[in-house]
Amino acid sequence: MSLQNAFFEWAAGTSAGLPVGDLPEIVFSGRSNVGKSSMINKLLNRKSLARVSSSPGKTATVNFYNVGFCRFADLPGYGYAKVPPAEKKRWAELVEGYFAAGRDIRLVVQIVDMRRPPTEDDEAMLNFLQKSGFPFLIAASKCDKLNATQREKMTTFYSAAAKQYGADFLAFSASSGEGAEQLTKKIHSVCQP
Ligand SMILES: Nc1nc2c(ncn2[C@@H]2O[C@H](COP(=O)(O)OP(=O)(O)OP(=O)(O)O)[C@@H](O)[C@H]2O)c(=O)[nH]1
Ligand SMILES: [Mg+2]
Repeated sequence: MSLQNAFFEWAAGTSAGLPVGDLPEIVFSGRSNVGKSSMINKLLNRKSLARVSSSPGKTATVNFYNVGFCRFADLPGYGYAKVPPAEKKRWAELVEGYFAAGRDIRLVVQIVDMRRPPTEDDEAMLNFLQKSGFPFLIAASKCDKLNATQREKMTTFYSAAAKQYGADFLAFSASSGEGAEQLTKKIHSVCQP
């Protein structure tokens, strides 16, 4: 089961610029540089459909990818200290507007870095998701970067955290593809009419 023939559709820099939500939507949310765009590329079997960068703050707009039966929304990454205040304000307006627009959000993939515990911003986002009632799961990215001991420790940690939020947890690697099949299946199942 894979996701094929996706194409870039639109980039919104303000909430007024958001396209009409006429398809089920899968949202990718997380700290700047955590691997949102890399995850999208892996799921769509594309090397560089979504722009990836080793410097944080690459995605500054909500980028929409049409996957046929659904749409992927790549949110701008939060928590990057060097972003100027005016830009942070624009980001907040954009993301709040995005979640308040009554879109057909079927799943929020909340991405955390598996090498470390959630940041304060991650926790704020998780609390927001829990309160708002959007269906979400926690995906721990870059799992290829952990050795077996770290991996066991962080799996235990994030499984417990996810349970507290009433969400599923999965480990993901855009390098090895681990977790991609599980997530693809989940995306297909939540997009059933
Ligand atoms: N080893 C490894 N590196 C990864 C993985 N996912 C992302 N990266 C690297 O992490 C960096 C950031 O990845 P992006 O996909 O651009 O991150 P992003 O969350 O979209 O970042 P912003 O657009 O700035 O919010 C890049 O150098 C990627 O190659 C992964 O699963 N494993
Ligand atoms: Mg990005």
